[in-house]
Amino acid sequence: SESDVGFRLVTEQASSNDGRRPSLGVAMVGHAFMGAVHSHAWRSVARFFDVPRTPRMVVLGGRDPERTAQAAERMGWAESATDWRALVERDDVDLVDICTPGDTHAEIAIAALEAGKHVLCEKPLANTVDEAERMVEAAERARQRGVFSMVAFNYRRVPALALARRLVAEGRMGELRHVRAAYLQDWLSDAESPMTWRLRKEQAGSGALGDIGAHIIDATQYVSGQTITGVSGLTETFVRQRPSQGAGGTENVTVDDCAVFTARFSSGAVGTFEATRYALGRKNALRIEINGSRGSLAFDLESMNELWFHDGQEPPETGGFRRIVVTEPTHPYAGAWWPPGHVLGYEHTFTHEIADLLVAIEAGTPPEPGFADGLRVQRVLEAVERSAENGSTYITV
Ligand code: SOE
Repeated sequence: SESDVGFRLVTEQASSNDGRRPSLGVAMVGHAFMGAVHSHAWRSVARFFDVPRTPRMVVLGGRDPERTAQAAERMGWAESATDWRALVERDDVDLVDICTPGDTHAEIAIAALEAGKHVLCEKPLANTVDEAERMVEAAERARQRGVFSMVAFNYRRVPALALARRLVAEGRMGELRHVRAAYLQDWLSDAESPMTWRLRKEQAGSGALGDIGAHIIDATQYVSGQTITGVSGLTETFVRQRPSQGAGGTENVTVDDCAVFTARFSSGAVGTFEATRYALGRKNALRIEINGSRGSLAFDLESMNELWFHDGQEPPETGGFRRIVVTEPTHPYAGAWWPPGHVLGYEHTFTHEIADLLVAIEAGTPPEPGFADGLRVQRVLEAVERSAENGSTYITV
């Protein structure tokens, strides 16, 4: 698949083809963190990847007219609008990119799919399994009409994690036994740091669990090629009230601050997971270690251009974890960017995601991860929450 082989070095060719390629009109809803990084990807994708369609950044949607207009100007969108319903109906829009908090994903995605627009939706897919199921049904109906959808689990497009998946699929790990995953941040460690939408259940669905735990659920399933079949979980909220933003006073935190859980994978591997925003000193440490019968792999997003590999077939004298610098043209995606050895960053993963999305749409094949993958993650999230509420009982997913 495209994501496994990476792309040719296409910088010059991509720009010289620009005028001849058909375009794809894009509307984006939301312009905060995710809106900014998606905009960057829409701007750069056709300059580095030989994509079949050149994105046209038609319109940016947001609630506040002035702030949305400023964001559109800054991030390269031709127009701005405040009514997402009008935006998804526009004839010059072919794809809707949803970068809003989780409570609006289902409504916008379903309306866009029904209007015949392809959809890219931020993760987690929804705030509840019920919403995610409705989104999958809408996506399935749309797919029958050649309209596609993708959920933005961008870390699948970190070259080192795509390489890890390739090594597992090639049998270099043998039979998988342990999957160890953590997503550690520290931006909430200070109890005085103010309230945000990410700490309100009605907007975010859950806390660290859905925001960053969702990433390690998807990434471990992607790398291992297995699905999680059951979990036992524990959640905690360390700081239950935080200063309101601007207005004075305090507001209740209604989500988890951390979630830890154990899991079983479909082929019998066992997993341990930890998601927290209170790991002081850990900034964006998405870590995965896999131990199999033939080898082991280790990855840390804070050193995202490296993959550590221990080949268990080597004699003990020379064995040990080797650091692979994942910047060779033969590594997934790396060849589209700089000469070998020149590292990539967080933003590139979104460009890769959009490149794969454009290729899949043109080929008429469902992009991955699709909404069904998003629903699978949602079921795991819900099972962890239910397990935590029931004294950590084991729940089948
Ligand atoms: C987006 O992919 C995201 O999950 C954010 O929502 C998190 O807050 C971020 O830290 C990791 O990326």
